[in-house]
Amino acid sequence: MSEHTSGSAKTQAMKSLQQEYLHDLLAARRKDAAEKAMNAFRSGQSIPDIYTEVLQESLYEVGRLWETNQITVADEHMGTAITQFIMSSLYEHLEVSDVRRGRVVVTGVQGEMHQVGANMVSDMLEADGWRVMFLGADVPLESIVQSVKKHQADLLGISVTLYVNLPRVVELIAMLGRELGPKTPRILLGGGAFAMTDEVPAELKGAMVAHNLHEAIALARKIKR
Ligand code: B12
Repeated sequence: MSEHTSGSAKTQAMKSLQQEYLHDLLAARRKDAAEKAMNAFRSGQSIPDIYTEVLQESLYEVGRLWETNQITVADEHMGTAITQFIMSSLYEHLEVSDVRRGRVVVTGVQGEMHQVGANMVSDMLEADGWRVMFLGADVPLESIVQSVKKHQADLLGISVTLYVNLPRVVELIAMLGRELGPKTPRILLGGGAFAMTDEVPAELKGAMVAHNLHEAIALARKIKR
């Protein structure tokens, strides 16, 4: 089999897996969904590929079904809960690099409830050698500043799904500037709010924006400590 053929066979296999996995998710078959994800891992698929091509794609589809009233909010909550359960199982198998890259706080600002993407990025940064403090979502701005100070973070990753939360990110960065001055960590932004655009408010121009897990790792590696 040529490299090209085996690449597209892999893509096709992951697409089929994603469809079957999504069926399990919507049918509340948590064990079956978990087994599919674990089998993919055992047969050589990487955790970032399973995260994005299977888990993330399925949640995006859950979002589309929910938006068009084909499933209920309860179905969506269940899909998210099953996803988070499966991520914890995969996390146990995460191989962590020996390289010491620095300290990163990853969070969602107050008002932002979406936390699965930030969780995925946290896991991948940890695997890449970062000491990760993942705060979850909906964290008050003052607490994020305290956490950055306490952990002497070199990098702050902020997950934003809803555009309406961007002003809070601007406020957070202003607070950090007042509290930490030149010791303010580099800022790495990501999440649904940046999926279609690189446009960020003028106040966020110095921040880096990642559109996927690979970009997140590459940009984080670039910062000077
Ligand atoms: C699950 C979900 C929820 C759950 C979240 C629970 C939880 N614990 O996370 C709950 C029920 C709380 C929720 C609520 C709402 N939601 Co919602 N939700 C979703 C859903 C279905 C999945 C989100 C998800 O986990 N995606 C999978 C992750 C892995 O993808 P991701 O976030 O894009 O992350 C990747 C990248 O973006 C990036 N990334 C993400 N974060 C970061 C951070 C850094 C630092 C970096 C570098 C990279 C990075 O890397 C990740 C991995 O590749 C989406 C559908 C969708 N398209 O995403 C809707 C969706 C995001 N929600 C939506 C809406 C409208 C809402 C509500 C307003 C609904 C309502 N009327 O109440 C509320 C708002 C709540 C709030 N204030 O935040 C819309 C948003 C539309 C928009 N653009 O504004 C969507 C797109 C659904 C839709 N199609 O309409 N939601």
